[in-house]
Amino acid sequence: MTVPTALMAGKKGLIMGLANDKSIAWGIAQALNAHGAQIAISYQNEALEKRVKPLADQLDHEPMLIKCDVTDTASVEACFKELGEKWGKIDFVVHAIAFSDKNQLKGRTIDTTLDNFTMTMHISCFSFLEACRCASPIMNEGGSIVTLTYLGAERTLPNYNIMGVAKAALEASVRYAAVDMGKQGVRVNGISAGPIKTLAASGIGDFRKILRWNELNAPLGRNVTQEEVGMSALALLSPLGAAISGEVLHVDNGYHITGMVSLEHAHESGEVLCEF
Ligand code: NAD
Ligand code: 0WE
Repeated sequence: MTVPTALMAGKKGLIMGLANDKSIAWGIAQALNAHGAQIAISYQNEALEKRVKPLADQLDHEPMLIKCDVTDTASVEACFKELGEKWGKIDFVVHAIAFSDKNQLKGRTIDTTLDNFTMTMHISCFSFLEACRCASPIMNEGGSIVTLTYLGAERTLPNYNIMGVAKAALEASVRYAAVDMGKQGVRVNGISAGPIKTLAASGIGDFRKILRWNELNAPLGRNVTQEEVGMSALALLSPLGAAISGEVLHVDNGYHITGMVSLEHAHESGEVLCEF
């Protein structure tokens, strides 16, 4: 089989979760753009609109920009309504949204408040199911949906805390949504990305150490880039992923398969990552 050069020619879809040029969503937007996709971008609020506009201007097809705060069902419904009215049917949706109270991304997970549990699950998990529901009537057969997840869904990682619980629910949601949407020929998958320094990561103390740890222990010996996640998303969103649904694909340079730290690297020069 020959692989067409423009994998997304004639395809239209929505990217949710673009904040700035460091966003994973931007890596995905660029990969889809390079393959001829027509992209709509939703942004959370007016403050982000200013950051998103100059990025949107770099895309080949002028993108639709739609405000969408996922804590407000009416806002999500209005976003997909506008898409349907302007474009008719769409072929893909990218969900790259997560949020939890920064003060609870430390300390004990068992101390999570009900308010933060509810908010974290709403923004980081329910919003994905809601996007699937709203997309359902306007998705073409052969369409594809991708969300972003993290290893903290499967294993405990220090301080990821309630976000890990939300990502576990998100990954289960991928499987249930894949069954629902499979009936209309739409595929639903997750990408479990390795750590990347984005806005959502910049608020995390020790993120530099998390990056270094992954770099030293991943089989490929380096960290993942937005561009690399973009390429994998392109595969899942395009006909290259034709028979893949309900899957969570690790795009982490192989880190998730490891079972023991590399002793060779346990002591970094001048920086103790692990003491024996
Ligand atoms: P980012 O800060 O660039 O993106 C997070 C986005 O979530 C922002 O655009 C923000 O506006 C949006 N968002 C938050 N609350 C929202 C709301 N109420 N309504 C609408 N949008 C809202 O950071 P990122 O790292 O690119 O995150 C994208 C996704 O990738 C998240 O799901 C994150 O969990 C996931 N992820 C990140 C990493 C990493 O290390 N950066 C690794 C694996 C998975
Ligand atoms: O999913 C994420 C980011 C999650 C996140 C980050 C923030 C920081 C700022 C959710 N909500 C907030 N709220 C804020 O106010 N990642 C996979 C990146 C990440 O976040 C971590 C990590 C990693 C990796 C938090 C703790 C430990 C590791």
